[in-house]
Order: sequence, then C-alpha cells, then structure tokens
Amino acid sequence: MFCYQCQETAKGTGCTIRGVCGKTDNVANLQDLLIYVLKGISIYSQDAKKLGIRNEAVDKFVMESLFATITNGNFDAKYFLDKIKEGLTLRDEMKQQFLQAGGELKADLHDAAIWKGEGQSEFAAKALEVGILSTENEDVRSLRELIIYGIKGMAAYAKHAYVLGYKVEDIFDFMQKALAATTDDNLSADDLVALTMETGKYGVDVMALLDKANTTTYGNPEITKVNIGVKNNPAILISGHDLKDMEELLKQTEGTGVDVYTHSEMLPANYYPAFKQYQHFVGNYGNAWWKQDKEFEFFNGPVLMTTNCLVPPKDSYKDRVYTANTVGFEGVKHIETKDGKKDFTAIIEHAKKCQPPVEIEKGEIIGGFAHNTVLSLADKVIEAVKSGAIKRFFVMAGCDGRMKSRDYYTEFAKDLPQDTVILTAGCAKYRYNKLDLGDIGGIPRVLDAGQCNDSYSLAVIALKLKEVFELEDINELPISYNIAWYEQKAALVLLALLYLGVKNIHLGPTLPAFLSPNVAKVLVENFGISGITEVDKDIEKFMGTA
Ligand code: SF4
Ligand code: SF3
Repeated sequence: MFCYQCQETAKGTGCTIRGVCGKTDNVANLQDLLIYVLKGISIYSQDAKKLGIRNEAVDKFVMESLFATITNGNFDAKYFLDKIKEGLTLRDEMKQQFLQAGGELKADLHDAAIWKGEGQSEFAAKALEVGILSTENEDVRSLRELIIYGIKGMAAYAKHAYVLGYKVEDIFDFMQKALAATTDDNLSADDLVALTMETGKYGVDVMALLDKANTTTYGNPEITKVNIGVKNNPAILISGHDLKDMEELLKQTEGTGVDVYTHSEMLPANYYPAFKQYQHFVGNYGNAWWKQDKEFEFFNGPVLMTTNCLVPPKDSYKDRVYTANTVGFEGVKHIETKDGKKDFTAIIEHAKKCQPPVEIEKGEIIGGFAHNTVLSLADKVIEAVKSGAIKRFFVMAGCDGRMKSRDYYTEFAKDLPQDTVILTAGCAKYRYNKLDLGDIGGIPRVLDAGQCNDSYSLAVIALKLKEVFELEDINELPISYNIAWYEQKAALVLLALLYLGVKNIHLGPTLPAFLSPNVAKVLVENFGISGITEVDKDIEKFMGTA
C-alpha cells in the first residue's frame, strides 16, 4: 500500500504498511483499484456525454465510490471488492451504451478502460500496479492526487445534497472529467494546475448547492446555545455529516423514551430550526472524531456513524456502533438505505437496553453563525469593524486530529488579541470552542458556521463584507486564514478558497505530504500559501506587528 491522502500520514510522507488511521494494506490497495475502475468508467462516460448519453447510475456510483475512499470512511474489504465488481459491470454497460449510440472506440484506450479481472486474487494483483506511485513523475503525481482528493471531498458534499433531492449534473460531469484526465499522459503540468483550479470552482458550486439543500430543507441555522451535559434517558449518539439521517433518526425516536445527542461534525444539527423542535434532542456529547474511542465508551448507548470520521472501534463498544451510507467496518452492523429511507428500529431497540450516558462535560456552547445569521447582524459587525472594536477576523475552519502539534490552535485562539473574532467551521473548532473567549459588544469571539462544508458560509460572509466596504479585492479585508486540515474535504475547501482568490492562507499543522516541492512552490508563489510556525510569531505576523 501507499497512501498519503491525509494529514496524519506516516512520517509525514506516506503510509506503507498499515494506515495510521487503521486502514489495512488490503483495503488501501482495493481503494486504489476502485479509483482505477472509476477512471475507466469516466473515460467512457466522457465520450458518451458527447453523444448525449447520460447514465444516472454512473453518476451515483462514481460519487458514492469516491466518497467511500475518504479517510476514516470505510475500512471493510468486502465493501470494496463488491464495489470493484459492480464498477466493472457498470463500465461495460457504459461502453455498450456508447457503442449502441454509434460511438467509435479509440485505438489507444487506456488500460483503466479495458482491463478485466474477477475475484479477490486478481483484484489484489492488479491493485499493486495501479496505486498512487504508478505515476512516476512526482509533480504529475502530486497534481493528479490533489485533484483526486479534491473530487473526493466534492463527492461527499454532492452526496449530502443528492439525498435531499438536489443535484447539478455539471458537478457529476466534472468529477468524471477529472478522473479521466488523471489517466491522460498528454496533459502538461500547466494543464493539471488549471484542472486543480477548476476543482476549486466546482468546490464552490457544490458547497453552494449543499447550502441550498440544507437551508431549504431544514431552515437557516440560528444562534443556538447547545447543551453539552446529559439527561437520564437511554440515548443514541449520531456522528458524521448526514443531516437526512439526523432528520430520520429524530422522527423515528420521537416518543420512544430514547434521547438523541450529536457527536463531532453532527454538532451543527443543533442549529437548524427543523431539528430544534424535538424535545428528545438533548444536545452534543463529546468532542472531535479522534476522541471517540474514549467518549463512545462513556456514552453507554449505540452510536450511528453517518459518514467519516470513524476510528476503528474498540471491542469494548464495537457492538454498539452502527454504520450507514458509505461508512463500513468489518463486524459492525450496517443500516441499509431502502428507497431513500432507513429503518432505525434495531438501533432504537438497542438503545432501550442501555444505560443513560455518563456525563463528561457540563454547560453550553454557542453556534449557528452561518451566513444568514451573520449577515442579519451585518450592521453590528460593520459598526464594530469601523469603530475599531473588531480589528481582525481569523478564519480557523477545517479539521481536528490526533497530533499533539494541534495544541497550537488552542494556544493561538487563547492568545489572539481581544479585538479579534474567530470564524470557524468543521471539527477544527473543538480545539477552542469550549474556552471562554468572551464577546465584542455582544458578538461572540468564536462564530461557528457549522460543518466543514459550511466553510462556504465564511466565503459568503467575506464576499459580502468586501461589497459593503467597497473593496476591489477580497484580500484587502481584515481577515486572515489559519486553516487546520486533516482529510480530503479540507483539500476541497482549500481549493475553493484559492479559486475565490483568497491569498496568504496558512495551512497546518503540517503541509500535505502529497504536495511535491515544485507543486508546493506554485502554491507559495501564486497564492502565498504557508505553514504555521509558533503561536506568538504567527499572531504578530497576522496582526502586522512583526
Ligand atoms: Fe495513512 Fe491517512 Fe491514508 Fe489512513 S488515510 S492510510 S492515515 S495517509
Ligand atoms: Fe472532521 Fe473528519 Fe475534517 Fe468535516 S469529521 S471536518 S476531520
């Protein structure tokens, strides 16, 4: 195996024996092969689209398969074996559709479009030929992987919109175009840089689509005080990013005597009007994903993982974990989706037999500062900026993770001058959302917009401020970007920000291993991207006092 798609990759270079995330060598290889099958399907679908052929099963398959390979999403070899088989069948179907419509096959079709294999051993052998390192030139490899990771994030957000009935065909087309492009040896580094920027454009589009899907279906997030303590009923903990599952779970648990709590990235569900109405929706339990091995233990009740980040469960609570959608782990119960619906009876009955959660924290945290709320406070915010009460905003969106070096973000938040405000989204917030950082004239100093996809809200806010202050360039705003990344959705968010013209983003706790020195140089020279150093030095630099 070779995998370097996330921030915690072994030695900062690549996981080669077993993932730091717990992914086995076998699963990593099968994920590589599945991506290869997706490339083959996409080669045909590109040409088929020119003949007016569109296959929704292909769009859905490509989206879900990309999503399944995201860090901490699916650890189950069987899932990937089945997907590879299904993908090969779909690839042939796509090819037949293309031929029947009068299409002619190219003489030099890429191997991804023609290889055949059956069963585990053939798949295992093929997987070894098609991994990341099969692209020899390290700059081409770096750009191809950056694009692939971007579309993995895109697939995740597209899927969340899709289950709510929202889709944009251009986004599906782009994912497939990008997959096919990574097999094209004729593309120059410049072509791939252009494709990387285009990934950022579709990143903005998919986040806008998901924002529309979420807010149209569940209302605009509202300023909300979220309880972080517990009640005395047995309960279910729901984690991940899928709001549709949140809705279904709340409906099905109503009146059963079973409470519902959110974990990690599901915290922002507490901000939506459609969910706040449920009396048995108690609040948020615990912190970011990587603390689940301790927190799930204390929770006592069953846990539903709707998306990443799943940590390989310990035996002590494994029987209480349930997965859904593209999440999977061998030996963990999976709740199937039938006709777009899920039946949570098993998990509800399980909860009834469990003890109530052990209280690990008490009190409240505040959130719900998505674009609609912040823009409704615009007058107050603008006044505070004009009067100098707010000197600078810090966008600290992104992810949290296990590394000790992430303590930097807690210290950074603590040490920021009192006349600054943090804008956040994603699970990065858990590094500072329980600190008492106070407010500025009633505006809290940490404004949480929501999940990582709600980073879109932060861009909307920045664009609005640019308009109000009549600025030419988004970079003239008193906003600094100090972003923490971990998995591939954060890679997409970063590309989206670059596409919107945001410069001088600081990225940490380490720069991605998948950026070759030359690709990193392009990002530094064109966009002023840099890493992090020490808290005080970075604050001085950001505040212009260095
Ligand atoms: Fe390693 Fe991250 Fe890949 Fe897991 S996802 S195998 S930790 S690089
Ligand atoms: Fe977190 Fe996995 Fe990135 Fe959605 S739950 S932000 S890491």
